Amino acid sequence: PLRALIFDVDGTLADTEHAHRAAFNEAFSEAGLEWHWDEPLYTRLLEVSGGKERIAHYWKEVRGDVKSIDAGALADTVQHIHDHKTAAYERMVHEGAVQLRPGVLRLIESAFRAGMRLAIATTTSPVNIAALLRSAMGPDWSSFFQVIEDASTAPHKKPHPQVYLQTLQRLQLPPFECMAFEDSANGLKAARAARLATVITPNSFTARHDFTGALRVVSSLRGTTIADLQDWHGTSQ
Ligand code: XBP
Ligand code: MG
Repeated sequence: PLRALIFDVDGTLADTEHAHRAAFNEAFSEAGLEWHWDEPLYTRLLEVSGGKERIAHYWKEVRGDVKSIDAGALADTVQHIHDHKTAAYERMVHEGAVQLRPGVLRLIESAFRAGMRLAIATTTSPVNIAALLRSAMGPDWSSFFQVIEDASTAPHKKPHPQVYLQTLQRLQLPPFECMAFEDSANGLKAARAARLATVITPNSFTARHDFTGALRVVSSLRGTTIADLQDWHGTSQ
C-alpha cells in the first residue's frame, strides 16, 4: 500500500524559481557584481542544484581566474552572496510573490486526513521552506509533515539521492510504500536512485527536461486525488 508522499519544494509545491532568480540578481547587485541571470540563463543554471553551488558554478564559468582565488575565500564570498539572496527571497515570499501550485494544498490536506504520512525532501534551506509554507499554509504548516530533509541535513544535492534516502530512513518505510513528487530531471534522478515511484509536474523552467523513468508526468496536481495516486502506484509494482 501507499503510505507516504514525499514532496520536493522548489518548482513542485510552488513555482518558486521566479522569486529565486530575482533574489539572486538582487544579491549580485548588492555585492557590486555586474552579473544578471535572465530566464534562459537561469533555466540552464538550474541544472546545478542548490543556490550556493549554482553561484560557485557560474563564478567558475565567467571567471577563468577562479583557480587563483583560494577555496576558502571563494566559499566566503559565495556564502555572503547567498545570505543576501536568502534574505531577498524571504522578503519576496512574505510580500506574497509565491503561491502553492494548483491542487497541492488539497492533495496534502486529503492525504493527511486519510492518515498518510507526508514528508519534504528538498535542496533548499530550512528558512526558505518555512517562509514559503508559513505564508501558503499558515502558522501550523509543519504539523502536516512528519519528516523534513533539506540543505541543512542533506549536503549532497540532487541528483544525489541522499535527501531521499534520509527521508525514507526517518519515515522508517521502504521506497515501494512511498511516492515522490518532483518537477526536475535532477529531482527525478535523486528519487529514482532511492527507488521511489515519482510523479512529475513540470514548470516553465523544467518543461524540456528528460523525465524518462517517471511514474507519471502531469501538468499539475489540480484535481488529482488520493485514489488516483493509489491507482498510479499500483501500476508501479
Ligand atoms: C531547487 C534548487 C534550489 C533553489 C535555490 O532544487 O536548486 O537551490 O533554486 O534555493 P530542488 P537555495 O527543487 O530539486 O530541491 O538558494 O536555498 O539553495
Ligand atoms: Mg524542484
